[in-house]
Amino acid sequence: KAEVAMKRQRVALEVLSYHAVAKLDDAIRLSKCLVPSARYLKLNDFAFTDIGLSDDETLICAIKIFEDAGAFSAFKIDYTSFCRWLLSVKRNYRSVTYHNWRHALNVTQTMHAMLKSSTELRALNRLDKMALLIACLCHDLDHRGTDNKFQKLTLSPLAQLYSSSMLERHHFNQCIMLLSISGCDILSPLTQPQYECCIETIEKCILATDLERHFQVRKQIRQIIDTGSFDISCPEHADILYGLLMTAADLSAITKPWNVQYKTAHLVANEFYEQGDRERSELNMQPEDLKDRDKRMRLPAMQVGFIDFVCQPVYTMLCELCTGLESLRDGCQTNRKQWDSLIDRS
Ligand code: 5BB
Ligand code: ZN
Repeated sequence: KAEVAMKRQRVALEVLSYHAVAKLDDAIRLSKCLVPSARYLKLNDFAFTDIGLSDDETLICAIKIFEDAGAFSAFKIDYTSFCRWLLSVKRNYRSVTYHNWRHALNVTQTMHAMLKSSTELRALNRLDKMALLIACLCHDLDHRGTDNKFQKLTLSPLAQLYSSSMLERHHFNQCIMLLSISGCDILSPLTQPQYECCIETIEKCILATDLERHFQVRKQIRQIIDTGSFDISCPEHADILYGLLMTAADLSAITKPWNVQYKTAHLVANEFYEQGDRERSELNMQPEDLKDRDKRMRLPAMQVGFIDFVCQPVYTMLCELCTGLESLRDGCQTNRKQWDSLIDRS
């Protein structure tokens, strides 16, 4: 009887995963593509953007980042399985305005550039770097273009399942689902202890992308910096640093050259407005200003507020913990000046 139940469960997973998983043929096709140098792809550059890249080129960028992290050499991940996992990750992002596959790639690239640019981060162990990159690529899987508040208000299935960080718990769950499907199980070459450690880090890192959690821990980070007690070899401090790296990568659109920041801010704004429209039509609510398209002339002022109260503290603290990341902080400050000059003070 137990055997029958287990077989049923396995078949059920196979049936369900059929829709989540990319075709093997597509993975084989991708695995045959030529991968240019990191330099040619501008992967070590904080000014990297997906704008102008084809979908195939975005996939090649992701492959190169993981190759550089030792996925195929040190970790012996099978190249075709990796390509199938990657295509499956992409497939499990929805075509929403901002929280889509391209956002995931940009976040992963910023993480890669930070890990390469900072002496302190270059010294991290390979497994943690791999976990951080996987967490970035998967951190918004199956995002619906609406926030946690909207899940609560609509009593969405995610809100029925979880009481806090609903989306982030779902993104992690999706991540684990993909990693456990045969053919996409890129972590199968790891030993059991390595695997467990990697998954634990991925979970902490994806949950850390809930800004509400960041607001809770940022007082602690300030305190650690001000008391000069930061010690990367202390596990609690490493968790805090990894969480901050995730937030810094997630918000890194705010650090990009002005033309890129300008375009991306409008993608963010449009996704917010689309939620605001649904709050009006489905919930009979008056959306808050940032989700109200009638208040769109307030966008520059809101970006300045976002930079002052959220982003600037993130990049300032990051620069106090790690060297080599100053251009993120400075890019953010440059964009603040640009948004400030667009505020209508008439
Ligand atoms: C940020 C915290 N949030 C819970 C409420 C809104 N604020 S905010 O007032 O600082 C704000 C942030 C207001 C407007 C914003 O965008 C208008 C286009 C933003 C903003 N947020 N701007 C950005 O460029 C980016 Br990137 C972001 C982050 C968007 C994803 C955050 C999703 C978390 C949902 C809780
Ligand atoms: Zn994100």
